[in-house]
Formats: sequence, C-alpha cells, structure tokens
Amino acid sequence: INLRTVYAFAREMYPKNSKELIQYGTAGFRGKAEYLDSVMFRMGVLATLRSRYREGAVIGVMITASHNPEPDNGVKLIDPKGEMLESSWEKIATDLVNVSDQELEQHVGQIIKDNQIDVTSSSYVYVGMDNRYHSPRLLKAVADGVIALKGNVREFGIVTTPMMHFFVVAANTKEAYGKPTEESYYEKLISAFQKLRNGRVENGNYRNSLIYDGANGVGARKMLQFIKRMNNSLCVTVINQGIGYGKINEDCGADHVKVKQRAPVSMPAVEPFTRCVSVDGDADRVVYFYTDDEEQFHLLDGDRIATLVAGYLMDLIKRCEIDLRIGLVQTAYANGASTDYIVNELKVPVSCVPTGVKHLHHKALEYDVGIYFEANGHGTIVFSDSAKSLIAEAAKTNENAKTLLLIIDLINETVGDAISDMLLVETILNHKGWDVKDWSAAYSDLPNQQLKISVQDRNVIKTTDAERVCVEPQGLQEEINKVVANYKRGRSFVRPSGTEDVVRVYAEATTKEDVQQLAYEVGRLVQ
Ligand code: 16G
Ligand code: ZN
Repeated sequence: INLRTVYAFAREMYPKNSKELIQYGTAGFRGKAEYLDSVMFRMGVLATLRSRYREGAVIGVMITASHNPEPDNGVKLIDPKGEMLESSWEKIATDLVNVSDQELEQHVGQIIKDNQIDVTSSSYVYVGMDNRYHSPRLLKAVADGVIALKGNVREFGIVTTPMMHFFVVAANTKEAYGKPTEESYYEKLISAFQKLRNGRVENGNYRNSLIYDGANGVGARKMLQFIKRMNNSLCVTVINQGIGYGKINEDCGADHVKVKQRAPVSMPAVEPFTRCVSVDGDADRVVYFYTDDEEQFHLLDGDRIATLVAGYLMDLIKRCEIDLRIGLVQTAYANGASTDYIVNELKVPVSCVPTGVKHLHHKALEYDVGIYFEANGHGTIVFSDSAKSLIAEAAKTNENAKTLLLIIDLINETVGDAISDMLLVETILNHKGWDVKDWSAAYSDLPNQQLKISVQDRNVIKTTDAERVCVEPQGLQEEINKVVANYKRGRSFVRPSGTEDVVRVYAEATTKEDVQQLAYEVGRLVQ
C-alpha cells in the first residue's frame, strides 16, 4: 500500500475546502454538504483502517444528516456489532478530518503505526446513504477513500440508518441475524409482525390503518416497500413521500412534530383520533400523534412508546414465568409524568443518563431486558444473551414465551429503528385492543418547552448528574433553583447542544403559561 495514493486522491479530487475545526460528535460529523467531500473521503480511509484493526470485520458508513435541513449532510461509522464507533476512535476521526491535505499522508501513517494495523490484511466497508440530492456525490467520496487504501467496499444505495446497522451486524454474525440484504431485513421484520398478528388484524378499539409521515426521506421509500410485502395486515397511508417539491424534514417528520407539537404538512382530512406516525429523515426516530374531536393536537412521543413497551413486556414476561430484570433508561428530557408513571404504576426501575444514543444503549445493556427511549423518539429494547436463551427454553412449552421470541425478532436491537418500533407499537396496541385514546389515558404529560439560546461559547456550560445539574459557570445552578422553586412541579435544566452551536433550555410545569414563563426566566439566566 502506497500512502502517496491517499494524498494524491485527496489533493486532486477531495481537497479540504474548510479551515473550521469539525468534531466527531454524538451523531458523527455534520455540516453543510459542500464542505463534506474531504471529510467523506477521509472517513472512507478511516473505515478501512478500522476494519483492518478489527481483523477484517465489516465496518459500516452511513451518510445522512438525519433530521437536519436538506442542505446539511453528515457521516457516521458503525462498529462490527452494529454499535456506535468506539469513543477512542472518535478522537482519531476528529484528528484525521482536521489535518491539512499536505499532512494527510504522514498522519495516516501515524494512525497505522499507533494502532499496529497490518495494511496488507483484508478489510470490508459497507456504505449507505439517505436520499438527499448530494448524498450520491458524498458516497462516491467514501468509496474512493476505501479504494485509496485498496480495501473492499459494498454500496447499499439509499437505505435507512437502522438498515445499515442491520446489514453490518448480519454480515459479522454470519447469518445468525439474517443476511445483509434489504430483502432479508424486510423478511425478518414482516414475518415476525405477521406471526404476531396471527390473522387478527383488528381487535377491540384497535383499527389496522394509520397515516405515516415519511419526512420526505428514505423512511417514506422504505415504508412503500413494506406496504407491498405486508398483504394489508397493516394499511398505511404514506404522506410526505419525497416526490416532487417537498424537502426532507421541512415542516414534517418526527423532529418537527415533537418540537413544534404540531401535525406535519400535507395531512389529509381524517377522522378525529386517527392514529398518525412521523419518522425523521433517516428513519431512526418515531413519534405518534393525533387530533381529537375538539381539534386539539396530541403527541405520543418516545416516553409514551417506552412506557407502552415496558408495561407490555412486564406483563408478558410475568406470564412466561421466568425471572428477568427489566429496566428502563431515559434522559433528562423525559417528561416528569412519564417517569412518575414508570416508577409508581409500572414499578420498573428507571435510570437517567446523558443525551445521546450511546449512553442510553450502554446503560440498557446492564439489564436482562433494557428498554431505552429518548423523548424525541429514538430508542429500542436490548435483551441479554442469557435472557434470550431462557426465553427460548421457556418457548418450548409456554405460548407467551413464543410471543416474546417473535417480539425479539421484530426489534432491531442494534439501534433505534423507526419502522421496527412502529411495528412493535402496532403489535402491542393490537394485542391490547387499544386506540390512541386508550394509550393516552395512562398518564398526562406535564406541559413542557424547549428553547435554544445563542451564546458566545456554549462549552462554558458544564453539567453533571445526567445533565440535570449545571456545575459551571459557578452559581448558575443556584439561580436556576431559585427560579424553579416558584413553579408548581417546576423542573428545568440547561445543557450545551452536541449538534448545534446553542445552549438548550428545557422546562416543565403544571400549566402552559407557567412553563413558558419558567423557560423564559431560565433562558435569561443563561444569556
Ligand atoms: C444526536 C443523537 C440523539 C440526541 C441528539 C441531541 C445519536 C445517534 N443521536 O442526534 O440521540 O438526542 O443528538 O442533540 O446519538 P443535541 O445535543 O443537539 O440536543
Ligand atoms: Zn435520525
């Protein structure tokens, strides 16, 4: 391998055109697409090195900016078991994309040396992208990065982020998880879903039709593929399909619906209480919503999904007559009412961790059955190996354990998967015979609000206790406490965003007026 090639490729095709420092954050690298060509090329190089470092295991590269606006793009690496890139390599990634073109050859040499990578060993990189118009160009840059190091690359074209995670795990586990193909992914989810329906498409208050907002993203296209294969076991009407003028995530998608607490554009006229669902631009987040008979909008967010799933799994596991430790993981953004419901009604242990999937995922692995969801709709359920074998054993004689095995098949354990999560919610509602009214009745959300505050340097804010307490600048937390004390059931925290150059303020209280005032007052303390 001649590292000159890397430099030559970089200089001629992917010159670095931005001097701004860019960081591998909670969701990889993100930014305006026109500055990302060199980042993508270098991530192709890094993925190949990572694959060689991991003895030829498949490494994934996903090109997407998720819920960001259309002009943005981004890239993240997927480790062999489908997990996020190991944190020590996040630093290697950051350093690699920030060196100049002239330093590149020497820098890559140093990474190889530091990590004792055998550059002649085999490597495999899988790469996929969302449907932004600049994604194909950026995908080629990643592939060229792999080729510059004489690695193997397989391109999957337009896929969701969770599909990419599925392909990587499938490839590395050699068929135990399914084949690394799009068809195998559909097959796995749909077959479990159909078996769980068991021919009973409607039950009690549950109707098997819903509206699906695809955010003009890849989630829309893939849902159309699901529909073709589902034989009407679920009747899905897809809006914001990404055909014509609609821009990805613009006035639609899970982030819009959650943050604005409003329905997406292009909503058809539907009966009150019609079940609607929104996914984000790369289909790893999902939230439900509906409008009631007084035209009031209601959101059923990640907290709702988590509590629905926890209640259902608790019940099912009890009936399997096996002893498994269930736990639920949330972040500080979880609505206080949902946490109370989990602790007091469901009596499931709940823990709070900092924002970002890797923190939630990591914590969830401590339980036999770990359920994690961010309020924004990103989440999944992980089962320990021993839990899986206990369930499989019980399934030989117990019908409930058989159901639980199918539920495990329906779940994409590697990462939150909007479509898999949706099919899970649909299954639970079907089994319970519930409509959105029944689902909403479990508890009432406390009114809540988020603000973005622009400051000179957001990193002067340092937090602890899962971001719920601010330790720097000194004295700020005391000020926040004083303000919060004036509000009934008031709660508020501030944290620097990991994806935007802002400080975020979260507030909740018993009334809309109170929460607006509380958020405003805390926001002023930060400015
Ligand atoms: C990223 C995270 C998401 C988190 C969000 C917070 C991953 C894969 N994604 O999108 O979990 O909720 O960042 O953004 O970890 P913020 O730091 O700007 O509030
Ligand atoms: Zn996303």
